[in-house]
Amino acid sequence: MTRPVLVPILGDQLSRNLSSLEGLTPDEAVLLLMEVWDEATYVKHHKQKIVLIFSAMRHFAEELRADGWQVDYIRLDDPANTGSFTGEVARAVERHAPSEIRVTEGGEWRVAQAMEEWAGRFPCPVSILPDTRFIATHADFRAFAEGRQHLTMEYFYREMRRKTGLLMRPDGKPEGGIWNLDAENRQPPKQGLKAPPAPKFPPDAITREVIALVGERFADHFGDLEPFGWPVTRTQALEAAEAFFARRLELFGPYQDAMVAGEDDLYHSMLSTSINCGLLDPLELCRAAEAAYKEGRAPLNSVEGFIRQIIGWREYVRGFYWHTMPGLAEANALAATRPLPEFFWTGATDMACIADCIRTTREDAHAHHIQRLMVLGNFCLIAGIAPQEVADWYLVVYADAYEWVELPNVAGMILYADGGRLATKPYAASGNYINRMSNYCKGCRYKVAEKTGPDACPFNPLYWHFMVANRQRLESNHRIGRIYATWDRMGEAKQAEYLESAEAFLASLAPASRAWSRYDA
Ligand code: FAD
Ligand code: DLZ
Ligand code: SF4
Repeated sequence: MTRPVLVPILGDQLSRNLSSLEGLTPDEAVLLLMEVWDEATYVKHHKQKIVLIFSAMRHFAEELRADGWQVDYIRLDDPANTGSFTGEVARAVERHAPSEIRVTEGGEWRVAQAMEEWAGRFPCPVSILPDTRFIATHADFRAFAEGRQHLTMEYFYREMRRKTGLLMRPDGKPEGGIWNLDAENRQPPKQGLKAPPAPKFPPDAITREVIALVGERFADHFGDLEPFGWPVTRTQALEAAEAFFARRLELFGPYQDAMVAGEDDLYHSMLSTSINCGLLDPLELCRAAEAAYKEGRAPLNSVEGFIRQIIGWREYVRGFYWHTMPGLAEANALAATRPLPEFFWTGATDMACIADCIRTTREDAHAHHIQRLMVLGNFCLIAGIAPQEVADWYLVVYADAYEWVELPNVAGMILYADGGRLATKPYAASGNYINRMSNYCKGCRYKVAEKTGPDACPFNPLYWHFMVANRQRLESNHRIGRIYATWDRMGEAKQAEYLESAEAFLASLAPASRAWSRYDA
């Protein structure tokens, strides 16, 4: 081989459709995959997330080799491993003397910054290419955002529908005559609601070896290591997608917001881990969902809802991330400073809803959207938890978490820390919402119908405590401001009861030990 092109492939780029591979043939390139300590520990990721990434990387490397590619694979326990992407690219440059380094842009700000420095550091040209697995380019999002104060997802989503043609009629109108069927997708769970199970993939020899490595090297990280059942190859991920389309898509829409104790994923797809690390292509999933609608296998509200999550929310938060970084990581518009309570790590709380969401998070490195948003997120919002602590927690605990998708959801969607650029109002809710959309309250030691006092559902006084603390900022918001009339009518004695109950509850919270923090050595 003449001097090869060196193609670093990161752990969330496990796809043959990478821009960095386009036009290359196996005889021209060396593909570099690196297990590095820095990536595995910049936050103390859930053990299953590390297993997922390392195992998927090792399987992908095997598949590439079988197709004739020259793969340079650096294992975590390689004694010469420098522990960082830049250090490993430097060693690979020495080994292969490449004519060029060609890489698809990093998904996270931190990694993209490091890549920018490669050009001045290595004795060959460095090409950083756009990540074409996303539908919207950075320029598309900039054009959308220009001149807008509120970056409302809905308008961005319509642009993505037009760009992809998904669920569009030939006359340029949306299928069914309506863009967004969310109003049909809010059914509470009916008694005994149970979804068909999602496939689990028993660990093969490669995954078992990684499980042993993670058990040994990352024992102090959060979460259960086993049982591990995430898809780690494209074949498995496609099987998981097929199963979703066949068994769950039909009722995905109606029960999208429902929660049932012990029923961890209901009708959700469980595909985010595979999409985000590259095993599945977002557009192929949307086309498969659209086909299910056209062939009469799933109703429009479910299919539109699924497609909206992907070409709407997923694309939107990625654009939002790059548009607002690095400021977004520091944003704290509501000046929230309370430390994250210890029970976020242990699950030891009497709040049945929170305990169940943290249990599934610990067991599976997953919780579904409404658990992340309306239980855990809502709690963090109305308890005034510091955004950076919340963001670290979400980045640690979910197997699908990468900063580009986690941070806009945390700082923008749940905490309003961005001052309302992403969401038009904070998603603050009392226990009523959780009671309507779940069966959690029936099994809780707190009483959702009680508004104040030691037995009252903590969400009830916390809701008013939050609203009162942020009155100046929120009163002029036309979507939420009118609620202050209710507060003002309540009378001083009731108001004092609410505030005292909230304060007493907040005072009882033990802060998390620093052992989990990203800033801990
Ligand atoms: P489904 O409900 O089946 O949805 C289908 C797909 O739509 C998902 O796989 C995902 O790719 C996409 N999607 C849905 N909602 C969102 C959203 N709000 N933002 C981006 N994509 C979305 N998702 C992540 O992939 N990584 C994260 O780190 C992450 N952090 C979150 C943090 C908070 C505070 C909140 C409220 C949401 C977060 N989400 C995140 C979004 C969402 O909760 C997960 O994508 C979803 O739960 C994954 O499960 P699923 O594949 O079964 O999703
Ligand atoms: C999440 C993760 C982990 C735990 N480990 C690695 C790794 O060792 N090597 C790697 O290439 N990628 C890893 N990743 C995913 C990266 O963090 C991700 O590719 C970057 O954050 C860019 O989004
Ligand atoms: Fe959660 Fe309150 Fe219901 Fe208990 S009563 S499950 S704390 S919403």
